[in-house]
Amino acid sequence: MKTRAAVAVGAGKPLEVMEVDLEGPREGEVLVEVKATGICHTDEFTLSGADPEGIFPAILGHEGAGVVVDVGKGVTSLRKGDHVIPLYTPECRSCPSCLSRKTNLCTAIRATQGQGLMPDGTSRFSVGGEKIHHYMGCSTFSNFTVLPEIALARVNPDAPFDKICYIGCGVTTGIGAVINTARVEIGATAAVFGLGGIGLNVIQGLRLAGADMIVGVDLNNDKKAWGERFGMTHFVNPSEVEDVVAEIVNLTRRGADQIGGADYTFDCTGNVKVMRQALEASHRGWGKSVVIGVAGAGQEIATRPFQLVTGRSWMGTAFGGARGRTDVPRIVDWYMEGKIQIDPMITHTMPLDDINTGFDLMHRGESIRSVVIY
Ligand code: NAD
Ligand code: AHE
Ligand code: ZN
Repeated sequence: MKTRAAVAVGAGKPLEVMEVDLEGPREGEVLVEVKATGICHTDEFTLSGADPEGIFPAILGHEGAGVVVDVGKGVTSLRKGDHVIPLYTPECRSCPSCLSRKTNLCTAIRATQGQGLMPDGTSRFSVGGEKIHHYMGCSTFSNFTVLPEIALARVNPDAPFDKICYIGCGVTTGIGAVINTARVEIGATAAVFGLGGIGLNVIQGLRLAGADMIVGVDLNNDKKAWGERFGMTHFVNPSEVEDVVAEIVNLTRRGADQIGGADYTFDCTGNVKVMRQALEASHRGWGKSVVIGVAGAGQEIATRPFQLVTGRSWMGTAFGGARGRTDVPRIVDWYMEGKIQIDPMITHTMPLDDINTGFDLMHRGESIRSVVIY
């Protein structure tokens, strides 16, 4: 069949919207009509050329929602008409990682996914006979896409596609980092570095978890009002203070010994210098610092080992530690029950033809989330 898609033709080049050939689903695969897709900073990261796994030409996009239109041989858990969210972290429930119960990082199809291919090592997308690569196993910047059955979560059919697509990455990553990865407790203090589409969801997760003090950190002062809307209690602009770490340590001094530092810190920038600040702003003895941001090829993190010797833990999270087929339908239900907010964070919507505007808005720091509606 034919589908309209925004193709990433090369690093740093605008996406090109064109008609693409799409082969139907093979065994264990599902054809999905994508109804809406968010634009995440990770799409921009790959498009920029900074992603060591970036391959061109490819169809990017990994934050979608849509409807099953066809299923391949052997597919048992989904049928035509089901509403689904694509999962860049699948959940096969039978690989050693899934069975370990220690991680959400299913390994069933990770190798081919990283090569921009379906699990059988081929692509379903082409133009004029030339292969176009898949991306993060999702390729939601195409109106129709093919995914493995294990990479789709079936969700409440009453939920609006143009909102729940955000659960396909940003919402789940932010809230999950708090609940699944850091396991924040009631009364905790926290600092969130980077108040974009991910950081605001970390803040929303911290409020859900019952954190007392939530310090937001961003270079853009417009993000202060955004953070406060979702539960942030204090704001620091690193460019307006001498030392952002000292500032957070001062703000979080508690107890008889007055040792400061947040119980939990989160990097939502992808900047390795910020990752270090986040670690060092966490509390001596028990602080946990969670890396969420994705850093470009060649970037490395550094700190004095003494920061770890004195009891801080440096950890990271992908997709907020969520097991997609199990957890994503629940998060959609939380949204439908009014437990979490999504609508105000979707600041811009656009048709596929204007997808590059979504990237421009992100570059200018004017959007929280842009959503393409097909
Ligand atoms: P975004 O562009 O919406 O937000 C980034 C925010 O960081 C902006 O508000 C920006 O002003 C701020 N910022 C930039 N440099 C800063 C600095 N030095 N100090 C403080 N603030 C700074 O991006 P997003 O969509 O929220 O994504 C954030 C990061 O998370 C990206 O690196 C993205 O690739 C990554 N990400 C990771 C996962 C995961 O599973 N680990 C999932 C989604 C996104
Ligand atoms: N390909 C990059 C890493 C990119 C990355 O870390 N991706 C996150 C999701 S970001 C979503 O917006 C992730 O899930 N990582 C785990 C995985 O298996 O990819 C690189 O550095 O090579
Ligand atoms: Zn993402």
